[in-house]
Amino acid sequence: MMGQAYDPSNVFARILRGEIPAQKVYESAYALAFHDITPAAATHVLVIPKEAHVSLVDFVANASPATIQGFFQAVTETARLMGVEESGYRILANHGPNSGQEVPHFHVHIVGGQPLGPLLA
Ligand code: DGP
Repeated sequence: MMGQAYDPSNVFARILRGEIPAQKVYESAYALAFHDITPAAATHVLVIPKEAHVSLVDFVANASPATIQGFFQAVTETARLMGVEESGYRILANHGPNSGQEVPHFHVHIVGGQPLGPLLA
């Protein structure tokens, strides 16, 4: 099934190109991590692949195994750097209309730094 076409003018593509600033936390060959502009928890960081993929489904369908592994290693490394590995954290990725995904470049939210409560509260 064809996914939504990638829009290279989306805000995360612009952050990757250095056209707009972001408060960076971690960067590797595969991923960039930066603070969410509207944090929903004491710790709220976004991790995005450097490759252009609209959503989780596109990423898993089209990225190489090495890229997928490198991306999720960046997620765990970012959580470690943010100091939430021991206290615990949640990762979340939105896909499709019901999710309310705002930015059409695949990203994982890392939230933590406080007790998080029920998932859909
Ligand atoms: P989602 O709903 O999963 O697409 O979440 C998109 C997140 O991106 C949302 O929590 C706010 C954040 N965001 C949107 N624009 C910017 C931006 O320009 N800079 C940063 N750092 N975060 C942004």
